[in-house]
Amino acid sequence: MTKKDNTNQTKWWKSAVIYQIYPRSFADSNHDGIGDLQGIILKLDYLEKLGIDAIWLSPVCKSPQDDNGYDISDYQDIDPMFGTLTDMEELIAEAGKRHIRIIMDLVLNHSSDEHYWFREARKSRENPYHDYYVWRDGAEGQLPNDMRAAFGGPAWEWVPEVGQYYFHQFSVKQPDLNWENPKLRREIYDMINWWMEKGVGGFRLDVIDQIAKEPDRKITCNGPRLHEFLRELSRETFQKGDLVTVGEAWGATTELAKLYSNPDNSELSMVFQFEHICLDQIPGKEKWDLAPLPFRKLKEVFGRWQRELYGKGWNSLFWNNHDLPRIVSRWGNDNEYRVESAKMLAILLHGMQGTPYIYQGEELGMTNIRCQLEDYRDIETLNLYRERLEKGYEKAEIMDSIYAKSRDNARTPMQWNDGENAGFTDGEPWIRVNPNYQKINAAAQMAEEDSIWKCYQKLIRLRKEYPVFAEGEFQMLLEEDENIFAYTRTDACSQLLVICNFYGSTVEVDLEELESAGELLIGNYKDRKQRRVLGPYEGRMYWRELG
Ligand code: TEU
Ligand code: CA
Repeated sequence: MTKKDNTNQTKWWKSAVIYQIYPRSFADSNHDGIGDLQGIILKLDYLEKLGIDAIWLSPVCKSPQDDNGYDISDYQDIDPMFGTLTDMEELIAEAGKRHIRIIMDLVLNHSSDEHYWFREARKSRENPYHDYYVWRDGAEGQLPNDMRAAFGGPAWEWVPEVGQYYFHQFSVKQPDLNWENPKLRREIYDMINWWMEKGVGGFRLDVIDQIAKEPDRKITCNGPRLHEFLRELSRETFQKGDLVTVGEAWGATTELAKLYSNPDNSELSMVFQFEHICLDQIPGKEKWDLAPLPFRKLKEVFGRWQRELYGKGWNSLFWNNHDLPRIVSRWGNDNEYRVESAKMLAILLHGMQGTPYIYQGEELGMTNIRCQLEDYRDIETLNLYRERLEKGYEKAEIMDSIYAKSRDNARTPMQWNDGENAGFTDGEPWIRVNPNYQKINAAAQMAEEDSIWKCYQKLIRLRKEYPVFAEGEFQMLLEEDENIFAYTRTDACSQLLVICNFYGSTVEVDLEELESAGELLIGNYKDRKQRRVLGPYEGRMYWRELG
């Protein structure tokens, strides 16, 4: 492989679309109410029809499931709930036949407390695995400092056997790994290489910007050694293959993203950044502290990321994942304009530069749920409820935050058809099925001419047919407009124009470019006669050749 081939200039993932599967909620093959690998294999034809290039699988490794698999107790085995290593190999092979690659979720910031390393580490300070984790001396009841864990409570947990506290940024069952230790890093690289030999097509790296923590200085995100660690990780593993790698980086700025996704391929292919995701909360507070979406700020954020990474890095494009509420309920309208707004949001995102990610059910316009507290399963949601109740919040107020932001909004079972349990399982589903499955399901939308599913299918196809999607330069239009999100993408010989009404009233557009916009590639309204009028949540994408 020459040096040039190893840079990401012409990588496959620049014109790819990636589909995220949350395995426990996707398809159950063995009647236990939990999705599994054989269930995914049964749905590969569905994914091939949709046209996606790769599947990002949320964690399927062995895990006590304290945080639905983001607490791994064996990185080189599959959790029996999901199947076996043989099932995983079969999935990679069957997906491969359909030109679909499998991207695994690497959770490298922490392991489960039931991992062999941690079971050893907690035995004594002299144990060879002790230093695989982050420990601080102390006395019981006297925490090393006041740092808090993401799922509530202190970030420190006392272990009497060693007379020390271990550090955990997430639950107590997710002790943080000590990346300062070269032996730990070596074990991680060996594990990754082992998966690469099995033929996986890439990795998503969970909270990767938190690995270089320095708890004494209260640094969790973007620690001083982060990019050093990433370059070593990449050199020892990913660079040996033609992989796609995407890091989850809540703390990413455009400047940092240019380091992560530098076209010299020294770190990762791209990162998930969350600047747009954090806009509808009170600044400086938590996601539960709801605020209306500042629309012009949303445009400013997207515009800046598009502009600054052009030629210098690579964007990921997403509205949804397993941690986020459903976009159609969040920033669209999941009522009378559900179909229009879901398509508009898809058109808006898929026209930009970067690799789009579709989260299972997004292609159907699946919506948030509102249910009793008893029906929620997520550790973050349940802890939040308890914590806020103790702090004196009203129950109704807490529930409103949960309806809007609970991670379980994304985790209800995939809606396959209008049969029992939406066709997800013929057992008892581990989490409630959204009652709207009779109306919103894959079978219906695949049969219908103008469904949301068809819109996603077409967007995926367009990205492959027109090189301007991958390479065109982004230019924001109508920056000050309070309703319209419009932009162009331009390469040497063609131009895309995307114009979307983000809200529910009809608007008139004063945009010269519309007159010469060319052919309508895709839109969410039929028979539009007046180019300059956009209906509620109307979205259009035009294409023209440049003379
Ligand atoms: O998420 C990182 C993370 O910071 C989230 O917990 C986030 O804070 C929250 O969902 C939004 O408030 C990753 C995984 O995507 C998530 O599912 C895991 O729970 C977490 O890491 C720990 O591994
Ligand atoms: Ca199952």
